[in-house]
Amino acid sequence: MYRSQSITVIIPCLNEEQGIESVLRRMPEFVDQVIVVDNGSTDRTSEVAKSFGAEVIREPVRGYGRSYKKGFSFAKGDLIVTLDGDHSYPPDAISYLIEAFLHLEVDFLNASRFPVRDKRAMSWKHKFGNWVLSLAMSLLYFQWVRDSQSGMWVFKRSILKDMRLISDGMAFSEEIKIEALRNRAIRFAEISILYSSRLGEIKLNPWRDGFYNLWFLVRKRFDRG
Ligand SMILES: Nc1nc2c(ncn2[C@@H]2O[C@H](COP(=O)(O)OP(=O)(O)O)[C@@H](O)[C@H]2O)c(=O)[nH]1
Ligand SMILES: [Mg+2]
Repeated sequence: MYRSQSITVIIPCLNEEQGIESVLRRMPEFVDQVIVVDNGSTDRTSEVAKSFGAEVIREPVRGYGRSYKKGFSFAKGDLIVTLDGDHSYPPDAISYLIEAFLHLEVDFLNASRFPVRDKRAMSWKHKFGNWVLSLAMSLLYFQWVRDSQSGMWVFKRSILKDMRLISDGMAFSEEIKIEALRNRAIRFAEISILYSSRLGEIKLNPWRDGFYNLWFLVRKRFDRG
């Protein structure tokens, strides 16, 4: 519990035995439920997560979005907090983010990785790709979004019922923000966190996922009214 809100943290993982250990070691005490969604990892991700007391849920069908949707169906908290299992997003920032979330009286808070302060955290190519994707989202949806691809969010679990989440892949990250932005009843805000370099191997395919995500943004924009 944090200020009388119960907290569920959800972490999608595909072969993150190294990262997930560091993330769970730093998980704050006030978190009520930690869900690790394992998508057929071939390493010790599940064992490590269980040893730290996390609830491990298996999703047989591959995909970042798919895993989140599965995780949401097991979440019990008033607030859901998400982050990667690679230790690139700071678990120490969870209390700071919840404080900001409550103070700003929003329903969805996006943790922006920008400006990136750790030089090793993101290559120029990724920075450029992220800039293009965030600019595209800002222009298409008429609201300035600094980091459309961030994987760390805090939101009220109750808003999920008003979201139409279709993507099973990496585009899920932008889709959930679009669903928040588009709905007038959902108040959206964004604040910066410290992003650092991941442990273990990257799962993102920058060219494939980057272009697909751009296409997804455009398609979703003109998909319905
Ligand atoms: N469950 C699951 N997790 C995934 C999948 N692909 C990536 N992930 C996890 O999603 C997070 C984001 O992937 P990552 O490689 O860090 O991409 P980046 O942060 O966008 O560079 C990491 O925790 C990955 O382990 C997947 O197919 N299934
Ligand atoms: Mg990552």
